Amino acid sequence: MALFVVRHQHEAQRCPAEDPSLGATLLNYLSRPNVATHGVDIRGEAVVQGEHTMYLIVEAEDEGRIRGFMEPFASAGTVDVYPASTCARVVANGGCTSSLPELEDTVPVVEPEEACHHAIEAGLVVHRAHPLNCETSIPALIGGVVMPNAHFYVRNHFPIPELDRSAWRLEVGGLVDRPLALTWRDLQQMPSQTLVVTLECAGNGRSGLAPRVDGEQWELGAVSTAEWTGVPLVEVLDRAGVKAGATEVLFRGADRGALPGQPGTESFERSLSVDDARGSDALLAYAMNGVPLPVQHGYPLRLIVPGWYAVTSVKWLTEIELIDRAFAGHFQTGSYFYEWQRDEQVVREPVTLQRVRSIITEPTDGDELTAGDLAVRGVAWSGAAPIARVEVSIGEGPWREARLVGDRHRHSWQWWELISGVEHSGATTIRARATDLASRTQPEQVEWNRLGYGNNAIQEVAVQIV
Ligand SMILES: Nc1nc2c(c(=O)[nH]1)N[C@H]1C(S)=C(S)[C@@H](COP(=O)(O)O)O[C@H]1N2
Ligand SMILES: [Mo]
Repeated sequence: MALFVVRHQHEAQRCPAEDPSLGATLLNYLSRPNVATHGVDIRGEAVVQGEHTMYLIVEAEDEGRIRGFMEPFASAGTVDVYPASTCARVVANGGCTSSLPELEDTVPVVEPEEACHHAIEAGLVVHRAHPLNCETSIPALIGGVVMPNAHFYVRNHFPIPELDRSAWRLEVGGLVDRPLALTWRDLQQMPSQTLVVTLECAGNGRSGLAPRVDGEQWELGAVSTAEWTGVPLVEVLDRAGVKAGATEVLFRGADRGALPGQPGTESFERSLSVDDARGSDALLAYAMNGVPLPVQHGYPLRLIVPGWYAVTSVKWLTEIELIDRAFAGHFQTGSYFYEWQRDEQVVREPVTLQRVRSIITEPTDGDELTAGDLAVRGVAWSGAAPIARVEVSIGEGPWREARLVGDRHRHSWQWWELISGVEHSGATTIRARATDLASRTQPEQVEWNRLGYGNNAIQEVAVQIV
């Protein structure tokens, strides 16, 4: 079906709506059952008041059907039919006049417009329509520990591959004793584990850096938590038998695309050292919050590496390869590292564990609150260790310890709250600072780094007390 905008105009002295019986005929003609007999679907209709002009947004196989349907209108005035698209499609294609270059057709991909529509409907904040990148809206964080799947942030580098689970295999090869090609069913029959894990994009909070850094301008919603179910990575490594010389485990996703300034296309790939792969509670997850992984989150299988920035949690996983070299692919060494300029020297360090951070979910920026009891709530997490404490400061007031509430999971964010009183009215700021059991605490400001990762500076929420 294609989308069209239709315009009908008639002369003021021939307005059919003025005649009660002609008007009724018109309404019946526009009724759902009648419209359907013409192979047309009306998505919206409106008349511009006083202008004798009607607009319809319609779907139909082709323009011919619309012309047929509009015949009575054509004899009463004029009819114009315009091929149209949704905003999501136009943005996903790069503008009103451009169309994206066709992708190499090796993997079928999800229609960008459709993926984008779902995200918008779920209330996600879209940063880029194609490939789809969107963050969780902070107020949506209020509630339980896990984020409903539709509200979970999405970070993609390439179009979303649409994989057929029955044809899909997880290949395990390279330096192993027994190369494997596991089916979905094979994985279902292996020992399973369920973990509540917080994923955070290393670029979360990037928009807070000054000077501005290129890349997705994430606010604080490139983080979410889910309950993941799957097979522990060690089970699969042991079944394949890792050879003595192997040093790294390489994970390959089915998504691919062009990289700036490079010919051809590349897959999304990341590696972990064999020790990290074994020691990190990593999971090969096939379910998210109790249902099969949604397509945008890696269906049918993704890696989940608890505590690490989520770039390493490869989605749409199709291959695991044991290698005896330091993997140097684009997403390993061409991005996702901290880079600082220190004493005339460029210092680089890979992005690994999530830095300690807290987010204030309540109140939100710009809220008007009445003096009296004030509840400040939020979540806090750290990749290195569980949260030890969260402190809150209101106005210029001292840091006061919040109460940690709810379940505590090793790899998940932790809810906290502080109920206190505010008497003075006017503009006030609220700040929250988390510290983990490894004594890491949030800084007032992070050291600026060229690619804008790991901005865990203390968040400030500005409110009005009335
Ligand atoms: N195959 C593949 N895996 C991927 C990515 C990707 O683009 N392709 N993005 C990574 C990054 S940077 C992040 S932050 C997380 C986002 O996971 P989500 O979209 O499920 O929130 O997936 C990671 N895994
Ligand atoms: Mo990310």
